[in-house]
Formats: sequence, structure tokens, C-alpha cells
Amino acid sequence: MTTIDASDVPPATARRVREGVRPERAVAEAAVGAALDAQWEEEPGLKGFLTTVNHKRIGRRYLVTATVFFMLAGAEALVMRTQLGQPDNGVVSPGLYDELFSLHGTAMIFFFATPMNAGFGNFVLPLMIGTRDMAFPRLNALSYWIFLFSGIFMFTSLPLGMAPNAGWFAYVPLSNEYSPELNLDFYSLGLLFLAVSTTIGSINLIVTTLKMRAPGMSLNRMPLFVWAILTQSVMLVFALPPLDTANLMLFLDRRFGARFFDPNHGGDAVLWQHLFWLFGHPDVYIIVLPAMGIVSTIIPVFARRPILAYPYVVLATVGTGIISFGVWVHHMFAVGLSDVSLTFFSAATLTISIPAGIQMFAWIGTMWRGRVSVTPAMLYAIGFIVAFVMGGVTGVMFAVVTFDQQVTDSYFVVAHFHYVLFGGAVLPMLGGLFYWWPKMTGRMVSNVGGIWSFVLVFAGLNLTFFPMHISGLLGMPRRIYTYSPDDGWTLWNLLSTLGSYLLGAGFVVTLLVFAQSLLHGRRAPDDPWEANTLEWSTGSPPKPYNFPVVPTVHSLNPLWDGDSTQSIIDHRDDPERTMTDHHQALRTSELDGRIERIMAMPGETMQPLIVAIFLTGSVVLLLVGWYVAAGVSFALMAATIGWWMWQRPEIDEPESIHDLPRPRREATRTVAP
Ligand code: HEM
Ligand SMILES: [Cu+2]
Repeated sequence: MTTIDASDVPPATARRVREGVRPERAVAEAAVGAALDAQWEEEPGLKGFLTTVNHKRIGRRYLVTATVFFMLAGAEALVMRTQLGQPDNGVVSPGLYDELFSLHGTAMIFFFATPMNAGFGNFVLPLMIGTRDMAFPRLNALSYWIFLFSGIFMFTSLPLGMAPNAGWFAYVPLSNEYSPELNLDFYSLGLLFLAVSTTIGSINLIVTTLKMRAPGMSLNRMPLFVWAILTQSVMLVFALPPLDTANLMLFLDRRFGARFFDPNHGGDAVLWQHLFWLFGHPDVYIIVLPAMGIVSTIIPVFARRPILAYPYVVLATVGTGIISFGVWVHHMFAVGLSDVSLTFFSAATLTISIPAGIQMFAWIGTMWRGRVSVTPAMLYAIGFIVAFVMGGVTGVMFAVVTFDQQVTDSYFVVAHFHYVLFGGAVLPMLGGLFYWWPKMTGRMVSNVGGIWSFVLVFAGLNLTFFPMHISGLLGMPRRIYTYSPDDGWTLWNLLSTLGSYLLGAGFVVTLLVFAQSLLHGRRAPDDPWEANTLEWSTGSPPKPYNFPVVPTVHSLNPLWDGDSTQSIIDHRDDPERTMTDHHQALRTSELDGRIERIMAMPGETMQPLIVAIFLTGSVVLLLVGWYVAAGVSFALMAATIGWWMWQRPEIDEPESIHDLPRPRREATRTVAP
């Protein structure tokens, strides 16, 4: 083997060598990289900002935007907790309290938790599967802009005094006859608007996962995070139509007297609940599955062991996705449905705890047999396990219909779903941020700062939400804006409120830790954690084209098996691995990741932004009731889409690639001790 002396290579290459990259590989990558830099160079400044289709920039934007929405919804929560800290308090009016909890719930679910996952999906997934971009980069930009504009649309309702005020599940008739102002129009239109983004974003992630994986990455070598995002995206495609239908019907009822939900005219009020929860229950897993995927990524890395029982975790992930569509009625046990229905849904709800249990055992077993190092990411992953078990246990309790009927619509429910959603989504997401931060920004984060962040947030979480179980069992209903000192709930509410301030402090500390890293953080090497998946085999942050030489995958843990570096050196001259002629990416087969052809990828364009602006125009015009103008804006949007479809990426018809031999099927090797 020839050895290359680090002193006769350019400084950037020498730096990578000093950081532990094998010299032959650094030199190979630099040679290919020079040609690719010119091809993939990005427009600087504002124009580049508005026209980019790069999945990493879009992914980071998703994360930043979702974080801002989280802070807004969190501020609403703090106002609510301040109001409830003392009995007979007068910080907010009852009407404003209704708007606060409705917008808080709606925003947390739709504009924070789901898109935050899309952010990780966009940034991490293409890197993890070893491709150069998403399958549809322009669609990706479009889904981001629509997410941003629909979020702004939803949040402006609050300063206008017209925020949704019928709870996040907006039951009719409260959301219909009894709410004549624009509040619920913001809700129905805002969610329909956002659903456009979520739908195209999910389809993009599905196609990317199935068609863009690196050569050799057969389905059984696909990282668990990728499985989780794939499952989540498929679930969204099935779960959104009922929600969209419901919101469209609500809008038609409210504006045009359609009476879908009006029993006096042949409609059905319970229909809303069925449609809403047919979306709403799977949505819990739509949020939590990717979070579990993050945990399944973090735990093996910091326990220094491959995940235990990989095939079972995959089955549990996909199984959860399927079963979750069969349990929605447990949100409606108090509605008065038939006994058969109650029994069936009660049993189904008990069943869904099984796959979650399988994942738990896989994580605990992996840590048990590994050597655990204490990092912020790992602490957040473990914190998730604790909180999710708490939330899961109370969740299974609700599967018992008689218990459910006692505690339904009490604070016990509020406690339960915050353990699931806050514990189950916010903690792993913070873990994911600490884990992928060096890759996203090229800077390391302070370990001590991160540990402080965890301690404060975890303590705050428990102090805020644990007492709610007790106030709930003592009879405190949810969605009340105040209570009397005689009710006996004062102490528990005071504790919850103190906890929410502690949580707030935890988030401020977390922000400071990340800001400190951006300003003064140590430069991150390619692979600071000695991790197992492909995103760590390229620069931090990665170049616009992700991988100078598209990696080849031989196992589930390509970086631990050590041959990924050799494959880069071996393939440095293969055109289908380097693709230096243009913006190009590889298309591979769905099951076993064989190369099919080289695809032309589009470059920067303004079209997605223009489409999003016209769509925003029609939503706003529908809101104010200018239907003709809304139609015109919609037609302009359709015309822009036509222009977009008509333009093909300027490139010659891609040559098809001869079929490569099937990937080797040797067993996954474990890490060297
Ligand atoms: C940041 C810390 C948080 C605090 C202090 C907090 C606090 C609250 C409070 C006080 C309520 C009103 C309860 C009531 O009066 O019935 C509430 C409702 C709710 N929260 Fe949170 N929350 C937090 C985070 C989250 C997160 C991360 C999510 C979801 C991802 C979430 C989802 C919801 C939902 C869905 C509701 C129900 C709204 C409704 O009743 O329509 N919350 N929260
Ligand atoms: Cu449910």
C-alpha cells in the first residue's frame, strides 16, 4: 500500500488527515471534489437564500423554523401556567385562555413536532443513505416555504384576536355554530394549507428512501432512523386525507351552510370525531416514531455496540405504524358507542404497547451489553426512555374503558399526553440536535453545557407534568382558566407552574449552549463520535454534493466495518460514483440497492417560492371571503406549476448504467472490541 505524506498535500486535505482520515482517501476526495465544487457551487447572498434546493439548507431551515414555533407555543404555555399558578387569578380572560390552549396544542403538534422531524429527515436522511440530494429537490423547497407561510398564517391569528378557540381537536358544534368569528376559519384553512406541505414532503422522503440509497444498501442494511422516517411518511400519506376531508367539510359547513356535521339536517356531529381521531391517533406515532428512530441511532453509538435485535426493531416500527390506525376510538370512549366497538378498540389499544415494548428492550439490552459514555445526546435518549415509560403506562390505563370514563377530560389526561409528547418527542429531538449538531454546523457543543441543559429540562418536565396526574385524580378538569381555593388543587398547580419556569430556564440554557458553540465552538472533525452510519463519513458540514465519491455499503454499520474508506479509494475513478459532469445523483433499486441509472438533478430556482406565495394568496383570500380573487391566485399558482413541469433540468438524456453485481450478503460484523 502506498503511503502519502501529509506534508505534500493542500492544507484542507492535510487538516482532514490530521483529523484521522486516511491520506489516500483524503487525496482521492480532494481530486474529485475540485470538479464537483465547480458543478455544485451555490448562489451566494439573498438570491441563493430564496432559490436554494439543497436538502441540507432546507433541513436546517425546517429545524430553525420549527424551533421558533416551539418557542411561541411554549410562551403561550407559560402564560397559561402563570394564570393557573394561583386560584382566582386574573392574568388572562377566559376567552383568551381558550385561544391560548387551542393555539398551543395545534401549534405544538402541527407546526413543531411533525415538521421538526421533517427537519431531521431532510438534513440527515439523504446523508445517512449516502445520496447527493432528495429525489425531488424543488418539491422539497416548496414544502418548506408552505410550512413557513402556513405557520405564519396560523400564528398571526393570535395578535388579531382570532386564534382558534375550540381546542386543538376543534369538536363540532363548538367549532361551528358556536364560533361565528374567523377563529375556526384560521384553523380549518391553516391546517389544509399546512397539509399540502406535509403531503409533498412525505412523498419526497418516501421516494428518496426507496430509490436513492447508496449502492449495496439493501433494505436490511437500512439504518433504523431511515426506517422510522419511511414509516412516518407512509403514515402521513394515509392519515392526512381524513383530517383534510374533515377540515374541508368544516369550512364548507361554516361558510356555505353545507351541514355535514349538523344532526338537525341529516349531518352527524360524531363524524367529525371519527375523522379527526382517525388522523389524530396515528399522529401521536407519526411524531414519536422518528423520535424513537433518533434514540435507536444515538444509543448504539454511545454504548459502542450495534443495536440489539435489529429485525425486530424494524418490525416493531412498521407494526406500530399499522396498528396505530386501528385504535382511534379510544379517544371517544365517553361518546356512547356500542359495547362491541368499545371492546375491540380497548383490546387494540392494549396491543399497541407490545411493539413499543420491543423497542424498549432493544435499547436497554444494547446499553446493558455495551460501554455507555455520558454525553448530552445519550442523556436525552435515556431521559426519553424514562418519560416514555411514564406516559406509556398511563396510556395503557386509558385502554380500560371504565377507568377512561373516570379520568377523561381531566388533568390526568393532560399529564399523560405531555409525558408522551414532551417526553417522547422533545427529549429525543434535543438529543438529535446535540448528536447531529457537529455535522450540521461544523462546530462541537460543550459537553458540560449540554449536561446542564438536560438536567434542567428533565427536572422541569417532571415538576411541570407529574403533579398534573394528582390534580387530575383530585377532579380538576382540563381547559379551565381558573379554579377556587376550596377545590384543593392549589398546591399541585403551583408546583406545575414552578416546573414550567424551570423548563423555560432549561430552554434558555440550551439556546445559550448552542449559541456558544456557533460563536466559539471547536471545529468538528468528520466523525467526532466514532459513529456507524454514512453521514459521518463526509465533511462537517458536508459539501453541497454530500459525498465526493458515493459510498458503497456492505453491512448495517458501514463505518464500524472499516471498508467504507477502502471503497472510496477503490471507486475514485468510477463515473457512476463520482458523477463530476453535472448535478447528478444515483438511482438504485428499492429492495437491494443496485445501481439503475444516473439521474439529472435540478439546480437553484425561484419557482417553489412563487408557487408558495400564490398558494398563500389564495388561502388568505379565502379567509376574508374574496372567493373570485382566491380563484385567480390559485390559477396563477397552477400556471407556475405548469411552467415548472415544462422545464426539464438542462442535461442530456442520462445514460443508463449496466446492472452491477448483487451486493454481497455476508453477515453483519460487530465492532472490534
Ligand atoms: C414547553 C412546555 C409545555 C408546557 C408548560 C405545556 C403546558 C400546557 C398547558 C398548561 C396546557 C393546557 C391544559 C388545559 O388547560 O387543558 C397544554 C395543553 C396542550 N399541550 Fe402543552 N405544554 C408544553 C409542551 C407541549 C408540547 C411539546 C406539546 C406537543 C408536542 C404539547 C401539546 C399540548 C396539547 C395537544 C394540548 C391540548 C390543547 C387542548 O386542550 O386543545 N404541549 N399544555
Ligand atoms: Cu390515541
